[in-house]
Amino acid sequence: MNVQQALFELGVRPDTLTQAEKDQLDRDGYLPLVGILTPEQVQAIVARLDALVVAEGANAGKEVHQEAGTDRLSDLVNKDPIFEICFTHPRVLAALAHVLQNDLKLSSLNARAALPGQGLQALHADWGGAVESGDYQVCNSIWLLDDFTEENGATRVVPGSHRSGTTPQQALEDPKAPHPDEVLLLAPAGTVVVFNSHTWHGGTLNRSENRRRAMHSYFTRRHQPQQLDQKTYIQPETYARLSEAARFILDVE
Ligand SMILES: O=C(O)CCC(=O)C(=O)O
Repeated sequence: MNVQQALFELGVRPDTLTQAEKDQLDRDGYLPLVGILTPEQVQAIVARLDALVVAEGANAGKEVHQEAGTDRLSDLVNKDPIFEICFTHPRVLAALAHVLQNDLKLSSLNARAALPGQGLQALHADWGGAVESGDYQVCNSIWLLDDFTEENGATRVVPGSHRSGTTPQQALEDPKAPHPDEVLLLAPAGTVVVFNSHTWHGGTLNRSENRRRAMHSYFTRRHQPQQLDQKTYIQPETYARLSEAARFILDVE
């Protein structure tokens, strides 16, 4: 199995993304894909995530990262088959593969809910340092489980910043401050926004009375370490139910 075969088996074809979508991803560093999840799928996923947050309590998110003011969960790969879509959906995979030049594997699959009155993050890239334009090592996808609005802590991005050859920490005096070029990702629940995660981005303050829930299905090049080592964490029942192609995407085969 190689990446091309795995992507093909999971339904990715040369025309799975339009040229306009690829151009948008190249130019802006992000691409919203509306309607990837049906309202019923969103409802089932949030029900499962909410139950996991309660069940895991203070340990929730520990496998990867905990963050004050948020409910985080990690290792969703092994927590319910309902999350399999996050690393096997052909449109999402096609966009990730476009950024990573057909050299990809899952790095981690996590959930993040910004609590009311919380959630502001510094602008950041999901990579330690600057890379040359085109030499991208990581690509993320954010799965909207609530409508992202002006009020509820939608993710902000700085379009085109993946091509800047620098990071917010290097370039900005205060990465937490509003950026003149930032754009809020405003879209309905069920949308997946694939973003080159060298693009400067971050959660914003949730000024609503409800949680703003999302999942992050995060990918990297195959020679890079994963944020969560999937071979260490994979459970026998997960391994048994996954296709060979899905195992390849996780790098657990
Ligand atoms: O959930 C979001 O809005 C973005 C989160 C993010 O960028 C992060 O946690 O690194």
